Amino acid sequence: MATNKRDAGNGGETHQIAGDTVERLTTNQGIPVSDNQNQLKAGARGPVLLEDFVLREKIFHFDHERIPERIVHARGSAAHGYFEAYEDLSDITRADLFSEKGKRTPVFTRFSTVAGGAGSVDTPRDVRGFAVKFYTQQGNWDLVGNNIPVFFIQDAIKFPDLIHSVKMEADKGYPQAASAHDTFWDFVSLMPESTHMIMWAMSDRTIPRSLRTMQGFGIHTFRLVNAEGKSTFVKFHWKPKQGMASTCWDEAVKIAGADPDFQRRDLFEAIDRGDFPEWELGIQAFDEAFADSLPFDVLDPTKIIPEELLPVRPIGRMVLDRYPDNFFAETEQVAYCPANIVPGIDFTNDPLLQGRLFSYLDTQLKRLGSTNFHQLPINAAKCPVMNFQRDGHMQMAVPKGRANYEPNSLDQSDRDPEGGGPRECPAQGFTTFAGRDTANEQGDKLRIRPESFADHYSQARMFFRSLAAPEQAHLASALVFELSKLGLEHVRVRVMANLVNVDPVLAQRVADGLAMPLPKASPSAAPVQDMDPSPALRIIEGPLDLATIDGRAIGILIADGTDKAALDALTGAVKKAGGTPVIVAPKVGGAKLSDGSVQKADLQLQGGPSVLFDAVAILVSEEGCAVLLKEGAAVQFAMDAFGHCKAIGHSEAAKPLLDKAGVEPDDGVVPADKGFVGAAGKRYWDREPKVRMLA
Ligand code: HDE
Repeated sequence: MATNKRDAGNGGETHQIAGDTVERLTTNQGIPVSDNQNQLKAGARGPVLLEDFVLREKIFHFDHERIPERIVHARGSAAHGYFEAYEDLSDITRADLFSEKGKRTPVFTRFSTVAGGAGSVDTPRDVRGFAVKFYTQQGNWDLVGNNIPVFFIQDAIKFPDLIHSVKMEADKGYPQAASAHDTFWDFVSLMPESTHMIMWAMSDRTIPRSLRTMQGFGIHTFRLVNAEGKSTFVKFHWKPKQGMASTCWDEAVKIAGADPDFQRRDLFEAIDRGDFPEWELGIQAFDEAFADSLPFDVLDPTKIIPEELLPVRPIGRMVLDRYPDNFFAETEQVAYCPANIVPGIDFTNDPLLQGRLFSYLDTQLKRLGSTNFHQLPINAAKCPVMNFQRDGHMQMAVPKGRANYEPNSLDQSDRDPEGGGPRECPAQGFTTFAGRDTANEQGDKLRIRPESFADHYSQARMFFRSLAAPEQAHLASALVFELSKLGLEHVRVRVMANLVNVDPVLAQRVADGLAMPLPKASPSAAPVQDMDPSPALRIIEGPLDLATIDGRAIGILIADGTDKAALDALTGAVKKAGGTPVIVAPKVGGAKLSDGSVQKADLQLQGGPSVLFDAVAILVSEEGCAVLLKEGAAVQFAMDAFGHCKAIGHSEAAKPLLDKAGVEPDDGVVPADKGFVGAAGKRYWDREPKVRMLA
């Protein structure tokens, strides 16, 4: 690893000389720098001299610090960790990382938004990338997925169109990181295959509370291949041990202002306090006969296999336990590529996957500037890399010997210390699965979609009907919000015509929310089926709705006069349940408690709104409450917590503040010392119709 001691590539010298107490500052050539404060001038008030190589080198390097950001997924946060296999899977794959129970493989995982630039906020309504690099002993395997199991398009050729439409509009240069504009909805409404993904994109999945509370998916159907060459189809799933949790839209919008780095900070802080986020990796494994029995095509990336039809089998866990040392060197320079695959795993003919196999290598050359980007520490395999590729920009390795071609007959007697170099290994090497994905894989060269990809609505309908009632209301309201931002009336109408195919009730709710007549259904290429709902698709009341404060942040608002014993009891109880108490007070220096002691605040009230927490408690005395009644931020603190359906614990004396904030009694509004910790693990969605109009 390169360090600031410049010990990489220069023989381990650290430029520390005997007797020095600090390391010496040097130029990039290793020349000690005598003065880092003043540039070289001809006289104290004279001109700056061009010969000041220390100045010129420093500015030259600075001028070139930025590299092109990713065209998609530019905004991301990442962490190191490991994958641990639950069992030996050699019956279905020869992949080394699944070869024995308990085997650990290092990983680097990057989460991202899709549409915004690198400096955009963490909480737009957007799909999240979920990319994992496994540094296996057989080379790097990149599982480059999303937090949603389907995609907008079926063919890679439509990807540039999709991304152009969702990014800021070409003429105006806005909106940043938002799909609520004409060009996106124009495009997707003309692409009925995107309808299923639109349902997911408008659901609570695209406004996750934390990166730690999201699922991940490989999306495409892949293959596992065992030592005998037998192939099994698989879909990959990541399930968060932390459970799933999302925000509501009003909350996500306010978080964007309160803390644009909300999710990056959350990931850092969780790892920093030793609360390492964990996901279980699972597979849906199936054979050709099962694939043929389904009413859709497993090569179509706009379709899922419901878990009720084919359960997810857990095969290991991923723990993220180390935040990167350097954001640029690691998170920015990591280069994922779906084509990075190891023996025992293989692709299918999914046309979107096949297009991706080209794109990522190509984009890394543009972004990182050299074909040698694989040598960067974050991208380098942790097993030997040996071949005859040579040279290129930024070659960091120093290959020895004459053998840079193969076959060769060089050996040690030929005065070549390295011999003839590495040789191919037919037995252990990667071999492509020789079979076919479908019976009619070969045919005429045609630009065509198969008939089996034609049903764009049945699974969209299934998704909507599988959600819990509050989630359905959020989805319908998200559509109303997005469509109300459009300037083009005909696009709105076309989206609704597609929605009629999904579910006439949903379409009517959206039409009512927009105060528009419901158009006739758009033509559908295939009859729309009523599939059984899949409760596993729910967040609310779903299998990963954990009702816990473990790993969650509880904001505790205090002021002068707060009861010391009550505060200690509450913070103790929150910690005991695995939560993090965060003290918020009008002044960051703290508040004077009932016993005269001063309690420091973690956040000042203006900078600590309740949107930053999973649940809140307002622990104030009569004196403190009287002060807070005159502070808009305190009233907003309670109002937003209530409006975002969070549990509110309170002292008796806090009631006037709750009244002023419009907080009405319900199961989630409880005395701080009576059951608050138990109540704080969930949201009170029943409350929502009291606080906002939902579609
Ligand atoms: Fe990507 N995608 N993508 N994508 N994608 C990139 O590669 C692309 C697709 C995904 O944290 C780019 O290194 C094409 C599906 C993630 O660094 C680029 C198509 C899925 C990340 C690219 C797709 C993804 C990317 C931009 C259609 C979910 C971020 C920068 C065929 C399974 C990885 C880069 C990270 C990044 C191309 C579709 C996920 C341009 C052409 C489907 C998580 O190569």
